[in-house]
Amino acid sequence: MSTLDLFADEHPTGAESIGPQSVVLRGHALPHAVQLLEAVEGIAARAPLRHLVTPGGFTMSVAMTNCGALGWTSDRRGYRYSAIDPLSGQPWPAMPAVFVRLAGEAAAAAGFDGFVPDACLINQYLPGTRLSLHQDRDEHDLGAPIVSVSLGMPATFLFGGLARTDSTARVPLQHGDVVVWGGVDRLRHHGVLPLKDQPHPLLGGRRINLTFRKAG
Ligand SMILES: O=C(O)CCC(=O)C(=O)O
Ligand SMILES: [Mn+2]
Repeated sequence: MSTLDLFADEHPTGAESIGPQSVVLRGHALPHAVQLLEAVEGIAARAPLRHLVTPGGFTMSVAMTNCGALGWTSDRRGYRYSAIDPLSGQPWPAMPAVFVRLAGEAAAAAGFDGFVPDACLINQYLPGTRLSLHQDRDEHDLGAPIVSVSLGMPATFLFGGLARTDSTARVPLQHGDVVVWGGVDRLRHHGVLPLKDQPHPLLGGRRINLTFRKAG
C-alpha cells in the first residue's frame, strides 16, 4: 500500500489534511452556495452586519452578525456569547436547517460525529479586510470542532499552532471550501490575510465566512 492509499484511508471523503485533526473539504459547500447566501441575506436584514469593537478599543475590519441560539459579540467590556443581539434587543435569527445540516455533515466528514452547532458567526470581508491571528476559545465545549465555510472571494487562511508564536501555514480558500478543526487542534491560532480584490461571480467584491460552533 502506498502512502497515498494510507492518506485516502484516513480521510475517505478526500479531505485535505492541514493538521492531525484539521482538514479542508474542498468545494464541500458548493451544492448549497446559493441557498446559503440567500439565507445570509435574510439574516442580515434582521440582524445587520456590524463592525464590533474589541475590548482594546479597536474596530474590527470584518463586519459580523450571527444566527442561532447564541451569537458571538464584542465590546469594550469583552468578548462573549449572547442569546440577544445587542443592536436590536431581539434574539438572533434562527439557524436555517441547511446551515445545521451542512455543518453536521462537514464535521462528520472530518471525523467529528454528532456535531450540532448552536452558534453561527457570519463574517463579511471586503478587499483589504483581514482577521488577525486568534484562537476560538469563548466556547464552553472545547470538545466540539469548528466548522468554517468560505463563500465568494478567495482568501488566504493562516493556520498556526497552539502558541501564538508558532509558524503559520498559508491555506488558500475558495468559494465552497470548508475547513474543520477540533480535538488536539481545537485551540490552534488562525486568521485571514487582507483580501485581494478578486471579484466573485456570485458575490462580487465580498467574501462571506460562516463559522459554526457549539458555544453553550
Ligand atoms: O473567515 C475565516 O475564514 C475565519 C473566521 C474566524 O476565524 C472566526 O470568525 O473566528
Ligand atoms: Mn476564529
